[in-house]
Amino acid sequence: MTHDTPKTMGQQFGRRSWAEPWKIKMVERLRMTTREERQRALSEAGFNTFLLRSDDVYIDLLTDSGTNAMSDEQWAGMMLGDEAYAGSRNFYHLEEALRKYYGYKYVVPTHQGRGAEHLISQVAIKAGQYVPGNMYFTTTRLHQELAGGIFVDVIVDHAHDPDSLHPFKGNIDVGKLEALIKRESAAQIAYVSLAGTVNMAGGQPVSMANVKELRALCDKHAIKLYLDATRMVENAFFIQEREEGYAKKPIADILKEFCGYTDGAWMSAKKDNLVNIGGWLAVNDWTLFEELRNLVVVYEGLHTYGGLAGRDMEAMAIGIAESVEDAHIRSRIGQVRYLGELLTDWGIPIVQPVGGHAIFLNAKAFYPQLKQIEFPAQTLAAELYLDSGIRSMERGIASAGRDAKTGDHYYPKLELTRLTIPRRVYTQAHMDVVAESVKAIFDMRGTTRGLKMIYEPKYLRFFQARFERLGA
Ligand code: P71
Repeated sequence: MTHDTPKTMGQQFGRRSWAEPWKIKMVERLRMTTREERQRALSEAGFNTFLLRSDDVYIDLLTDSGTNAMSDEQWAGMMLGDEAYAGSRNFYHLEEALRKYYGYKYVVPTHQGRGAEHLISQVAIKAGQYVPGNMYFTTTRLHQELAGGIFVDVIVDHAHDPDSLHPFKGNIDVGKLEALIKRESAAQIAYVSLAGTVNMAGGQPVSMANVKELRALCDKHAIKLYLDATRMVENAFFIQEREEGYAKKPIADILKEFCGYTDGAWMSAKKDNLVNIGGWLAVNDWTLFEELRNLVVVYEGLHTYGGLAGRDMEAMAIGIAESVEDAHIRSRIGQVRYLGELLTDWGIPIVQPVGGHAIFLNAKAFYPQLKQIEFPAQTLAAELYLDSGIRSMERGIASAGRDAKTGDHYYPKLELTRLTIPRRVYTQAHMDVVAESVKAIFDMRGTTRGLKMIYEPKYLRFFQARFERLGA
């Protein structure tokens, strides 16, 4: 199907500009801090950006999760919340939106993504089974492990190489998956865990050809294929841009086609779906749905609210429709790319190609003098905050945690600091500030010292770990 996608004025004239398809109605003031204030805040936070107060942050690029700006229509929808305990009208709106845009039959709302991950992991994994996936994500893998599953990374090798320009670095290596099935037998595979754009690889997409191939392989062995749809709309954009035959297809059609090759999906609606809180699970199989719908009442709430208020579900239903508009997603990714191009032009090492939701600074290349156990990515996040009050997130050895069996640190190939761009929140001028600050700390990289971890909690340690400057 061809269709005239809405274009910015610049694009209509064949120019590169990606301007936003909205204007600003309400603003939120930002607080500027002095270097002394930031020094104090950082040391109180144990050099962990998760432990900073947001009042001490100028530009907050910690995450794109729940940090999006809602539209006037979403806010209007909030006033239409039906806060009935059971059968809220807003649940049916959400269900309708999910059926229309993602195409799954049955829907279970959850309070956020990890609520959905918990339910699907508990229902679909038997202890000792393998869960192959395209690179780990922290909460996803933890829930799979808590359910007794063994996560196996079957992503293409390109994903582990920050400089590889492969257009679909999120793809599953079908050979690796087949080898696992052969070695362990199909019955030992709980399901294939496929994420649409791979967060930890740099927001890298999966191709339509890859999901088709996976569908065929899963059918052959009677294995289920479930999708982490958290940033699947962004993935659809890359298919439209890079995959033959999709240039003229609307994002909404690409999204639905892709989901159609999978048996179900879980979602952190705090990303693509343009809300501040929410998640969902959606499947096509009635029996599985019944189990999930039963379990949700134990952990989240009744199956027509799943831990959310009616108004949250309404905002989500509206956000879903807005998120699949071509002009929206083009400007969203256009902004991320703008920042990436500035940094690339200045010779700063970042994961290439620039992905959907963030710029990932390659901390290993930034600080070659630091060993991985001196936490280069955590160090970089601290330096950036000190320079300009910009908050970023470590995605390296601290995030990777420890091997549950041996207790050793995982040493991930990628040691990255993520500059994550919230949707519809910051301007191009803010991106310039960020680029200049990264350049400033890059220029003084030779004298930067690393960190030592002095407190390490048991689960998802990166959230609450504390660090000290080495040799201070
Ligand atoms: C992100 C987050 C939020 C987060 C989670 C853990 C550590 C630090 C920050 C959340 C995701 C995600 C994917 C692909 C599931 C979740 C969990 N991402 N899948 O990137 O990216 O969703 O946060 O709503 O529970 O900052 P949840």
